[in-house]
Amino acid sequence: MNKHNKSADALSLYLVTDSALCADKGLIETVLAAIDGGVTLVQLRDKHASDEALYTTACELKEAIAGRVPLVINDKVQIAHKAKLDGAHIGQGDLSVEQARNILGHDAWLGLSINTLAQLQQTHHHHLDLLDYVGLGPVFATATKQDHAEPIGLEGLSTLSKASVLPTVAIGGINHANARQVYQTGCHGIAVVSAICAADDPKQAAELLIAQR
Ligand code: TZP
Ligand code: MG
Repeated sequence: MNKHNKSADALSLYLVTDSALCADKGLIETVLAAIDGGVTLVQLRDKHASDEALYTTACELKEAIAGRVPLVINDKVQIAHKAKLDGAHIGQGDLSVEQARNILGHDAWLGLSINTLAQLQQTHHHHLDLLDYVGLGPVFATATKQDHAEPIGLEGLSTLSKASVLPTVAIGGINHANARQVYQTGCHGIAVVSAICAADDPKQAAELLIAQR
């Protein structure tokens, strides 16, 4: 086990970063303020940065967070390993769960995005013991992710959350106005990008979101 013990409590308020949305406040400043406000896990996500730039950002973020919460990275499992991050999150179109787990080792966090019951059943069947959680969504349509899959809505989220054997994190279009309803579906946590990264006050935004739990 790593120092965070991979408790599902770490999924309660899951921040996914977007460097463009936090540009004026600064990525590191935004993340640290959000942790002060109650964020329990951080995922570094940048679809545009080179691997070299992403590695540098990952190292800086790791040093700044200093173990207060787990830091994982989106897609780039090799960078998670090289920068000694706490884990990675992958999607259906990325490298396989087996490959990712082999690179990361047993102690790291590994999460997988799920959009349908069929995907969840496949995951239960093949990868149950290799994953720490599943990301369910998008719950609502969102401008943050281009070409996202069909939103599952609160009802779809509720179905998937109840069916999941693995801890669950809801994602997509979640904000302070709908977070309570999202938590009430029974998911372990909520993941947000714009509700924190685009907020004027990321600490207050995180406080408001975790208060809906
Ligand atoms: N995966 C599914 S929706 C999404 C990702 C990364 C973006 C969520 O962004 P926001 O701003 O919280 O709606
Ligand atoms: Mg991906």
